[in-house]
This record gives sequence, C-alpha cells and structure tokens, in this order.
Amino acid sequence: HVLRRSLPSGMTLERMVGGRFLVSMPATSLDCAVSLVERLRANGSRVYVDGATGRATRSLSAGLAGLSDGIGRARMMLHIDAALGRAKALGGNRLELVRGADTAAAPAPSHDEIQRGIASGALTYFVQPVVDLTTGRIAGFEALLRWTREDGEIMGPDGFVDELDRIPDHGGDLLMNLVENAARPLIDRPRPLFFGINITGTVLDGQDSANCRWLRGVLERLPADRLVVEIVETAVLAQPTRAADLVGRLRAQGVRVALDDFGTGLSNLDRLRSLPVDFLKIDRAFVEGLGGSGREETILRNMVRMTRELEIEIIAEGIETPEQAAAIAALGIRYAQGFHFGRPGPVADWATRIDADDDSANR
Ligand code: G
Ligand code: MN
Repeated sequence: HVLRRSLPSGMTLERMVGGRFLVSMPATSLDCAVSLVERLRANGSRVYVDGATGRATRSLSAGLAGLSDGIGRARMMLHIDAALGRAKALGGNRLELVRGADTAAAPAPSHDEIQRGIASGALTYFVQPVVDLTTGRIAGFEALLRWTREDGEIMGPDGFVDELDRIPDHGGDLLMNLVENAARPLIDRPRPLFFGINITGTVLDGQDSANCRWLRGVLERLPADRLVVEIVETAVLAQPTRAADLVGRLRAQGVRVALDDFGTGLSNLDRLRSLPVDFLKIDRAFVEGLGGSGREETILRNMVRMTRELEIEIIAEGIETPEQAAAIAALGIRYAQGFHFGRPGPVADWATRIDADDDSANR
C-alpha cells in the first residue's frame, strides 16, 4: 500500500514471488526513474515491522532497467533480478542499474532488412544440444534463431524477434523451410533425437492459433514424435486459455511441449496441474544461484518432486561449469543444456558431432 500510494498515475505495481515488487514506468527518462525509485525506497523504508526481536525498519533494494531495446519481458526480468541481486550482495538498501551492456544491444535490424535477410540467408537456425544426464549422451537439440549482420556479428533473437513477429506469418514458407532444413540432418537417423523450436506469444494472438501457418507447416512436414515446441512461461501467463488450447492440440498430435524460461514469470508450480506439458525448462537464473544461499536448491528440489508426480521431465538451462552439471544431476534432474555441454552452432557442425558420437557408441 505504501509503495502503491507513492506511484504517479500511469505506473503500475505488481507483487512478485519472494517479497519482490515489479514497478512499470512507461515513458519515463532514466533520471526520473532513478529519483522515483529512490522515493519508493525512502517511503518503503519508513514501514515498521514488528518481529520477535522487537520493532525493525525495512530496507529496500531495487534493480532498474530500461525496456527500450527490443528485449523481451522475460529476459529483462532476469536482468532486473540480477541487478537486484547485486544490490543485495553489496549490502542491500540501495539501487543498482542494469549495466549498459545488458540493455544497449546492437541496433535491431529493420522490418525491411529482416525480409531481405530471410531471403538472403542472414537469418538461420543454430542448434544447441540437450544432454541426458543419466546416459551422458545428446538427447535432442534446441533450434535458436540467429541473425548474421553485415559486419559479421551474430545476434540472438532478443534483438529482432519483435520485428520478426510483425511480419505476417514470419515470411511465410521461408521460416518453415528454415526449420525443416535445420531439423532434417539431426532427426533423420536411427537413434531418436528430439528437435525443439521456440514459439513466441504472438502465435497465440490470432483468433485461432492453428492459423499460424509456419507452425502448421512445420507440423505437417516433420515427424510429430521428434518435435518439441517450446513456449515461454510469460506467454502462457498472458493468454492462459489460448496457451492451454494450443498445448492440448499439439500433444494430441503427438508433439511434445516444453514450458520455457520457467521461473522468470510469476512462477506457480500449481499451474502445471492445469497445463500438462512434457518438459519444464528451468531458467538459467536458478542454475546461476546454485551453491549460494541455498534457496535455489530448495526450489529445485520441490520442482523435481512435483514434476516427477506429474510425469514432466526437467531440462536445466544455462549449465556452464562441471560443478553446475554435477549439482543438477545430484538433484535428480534428467536433462541439461548449456555452454558446458555445447554452444549453439551451425546444424552441419552438430550433425557431424552426432555422427561421431553414434559411431563410437556402436563400436
Ligand atoms: O529463451 P531461451 O531459453 O530459449 O534462450 C536460450 C538462449 O540462451 C540462447 O540464445 C542461448 O545462446 C543462450 N544460452 C544457452 N546456453 C547458455 C549458457 O550456458 N549460458 C548462457 N549465459 N546462455 C546460454
Ligand atoms: Mn527455448
């Protein structure tokens, strides 16, 4: 209440898990945002808390980021949380800004550039392996869109996916072909590997998501039992009914579904009871927190227990070190993905690696 009362009109306050609040400040300059946050912190600190050891004052830490560079909300939430973590690590009761490098991404390609880029091959899929920790072998891949700029720099989808979403049906058949060409060399082999594709919330925007032509085309061309469709948790939160409908239809066709970036929205394990999925992809923020205060371990242990009951497999994302891999395996998590196991790379490179792995396993 104290915080909400301190907000100018047009700004919103949401309560998040873990005693955190998210304040949105549309069309606010950085200077104004900083002084607003400082006012919120000052007002919030005036609240007394009666505890076992007597009356205490609260201190508030804050993380602040600008949402202007085409970065999605989920990714931005991670940056804000990281800044909040830094504020607390520095003793708390302070404000930390998301570092410039996090927000000031390279300029996103324009609408026209994207349409030309799809045709010219600037837009491609890289793939990153997902490893089965019980066997140590690659179980499947996630396809990740990459944009190769004219200066040779390779950009991830955060920088251009919003613009891509504005192109009707993602450039029609072209995106469909990109997915098919990326999947073929990896799934046309005796050992079944899965192939994960990401869909954004816009797939849910149409009247009927079955009208998303590129997704429908992919489902027609590739074997359903090799496909995993990854949908971000924040998209499910925004349109729960449509998301449940799409998930139900995909699974009825034999396509597996993964809930992506789990932990970045207002995570609620209970949601999994009403939204049956096959995989839960735990966001790398949890993995980064392993070995720290112990809270991440506790949350992950609960996730493992609950997903086991619901017959959902967990994929831990962002594993960068052998220690993290060991910690994840020790928690009983079956699948893992991250730089430690392999970086996103061209399909041809990973197809060669898979051939070599299969050969050595058969020998
Ligand atoms: O939102 P989604 O989970 O699909 O995003 C995957 C992104 O995470 C990819 O762009 C990929 O490059 C990145 N990524 C994959 N593995 C790692 C990792 O181990 N560490 C970090 N920091 N990023 C990773
Ligand atoms: Mn994903």
